[in-house]
Amino acid sequence: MSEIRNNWTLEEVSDLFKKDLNYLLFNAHTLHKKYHNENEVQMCTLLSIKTGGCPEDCGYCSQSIHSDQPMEPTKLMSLEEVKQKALDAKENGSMRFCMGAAWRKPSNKNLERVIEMIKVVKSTGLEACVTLGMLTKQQASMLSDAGLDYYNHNIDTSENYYKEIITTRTFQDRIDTLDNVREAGVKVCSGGIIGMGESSEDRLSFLIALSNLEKHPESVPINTLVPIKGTKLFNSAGVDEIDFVKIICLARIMMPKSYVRLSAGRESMPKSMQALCFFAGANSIFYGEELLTTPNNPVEKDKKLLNDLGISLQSSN
Ligand code: SAM
Ligand code: DTB
Ligand code: SF4
Repeated sequence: MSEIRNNWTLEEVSDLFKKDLNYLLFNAHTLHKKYHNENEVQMCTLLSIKTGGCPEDCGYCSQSIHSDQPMEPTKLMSLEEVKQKALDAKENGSMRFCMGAAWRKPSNKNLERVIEMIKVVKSTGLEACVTLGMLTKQQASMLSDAGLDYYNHNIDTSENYYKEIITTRTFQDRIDTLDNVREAGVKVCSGGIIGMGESSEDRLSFLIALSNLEKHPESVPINTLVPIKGTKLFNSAGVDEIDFVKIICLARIMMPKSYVRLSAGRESMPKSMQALCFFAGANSIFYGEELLTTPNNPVEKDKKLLNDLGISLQSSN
């Protein structure tokens, strides 16, 4: 049977998840070595270009106006500031620059400004990624024409659990935007969050939804919930460490060629757990002191971690 599949069933994935950790680590790592250099990790730097004031009600997000402690909204960042941040990221060894905006969907006027930002980022030699909310087909083509490399749009969880987390849009809305991005020829970055009180079956259905897309996302960010005061999910159940490592194993087994990103929440993971995740197939991280509104690992700490593990940065060319 081919290793690159899009016909995974809940039954077989549940059977896989029940296997012992060593079985999963061995199988995931074998596929990882086949399709990737197991000692290279990709670095992506995040920048929030427009923070807060978002009308969506995502239960995990501090930028939603529905949060009990909503953030003071900022204006869209200037082109000069974006350029400086991109140059800093490049200097630090990052290969991709990901810009996030707290919008339900971008207006065409704002999209024009983001397009200028994409061009500036590309001129530094970095890959460009943006995450701006829902897109029409036409907006996706405009981004493609601007030279955008990746569009991030997470499905977050299973279709079933989605309505417990977000009520202002549907799971299908997310899939529609992913289709528009794919059709426009922009690479897809899509993943989600573990630790929002979802069941084990929800976690597996979430991975199945990603891996049964016609084409796997080139990039799959797996976040663990960063609990933020004032958000609905502040007191969520979290995730057991071993279950999380098994999820990374499954992501690698189900999407062998994709980059699996150990994303938000890495700051609170011990070195040993991150090492297991890299063995299991994680090969991308967010690099830089800040995610969007919360702190990430300090750069020096990450440099030391990778050095201790004998892992090098994937170079941008
Ligand atoms: N507004 C755009 C959107 O929702 O697509 C872009 C920015 S949004 C913050 C990007 C992703 O970050 C979300 O889809 C979610 O998966 C992740 N995220 C947001 N807040 C998080 C948190 N507190 N913990 C973990 N991941 C989070
Ligand atoms: C993704 O999957 N994680 C990133 C990025 N895509 C845009 C965002 C993480 C945000 C974590 C919480 C915060 O800093 O606000
Ligand atoms: Fe808005 Fe994105 Fe936050 Fe949801 S995750 S509230 S869409 S910024």
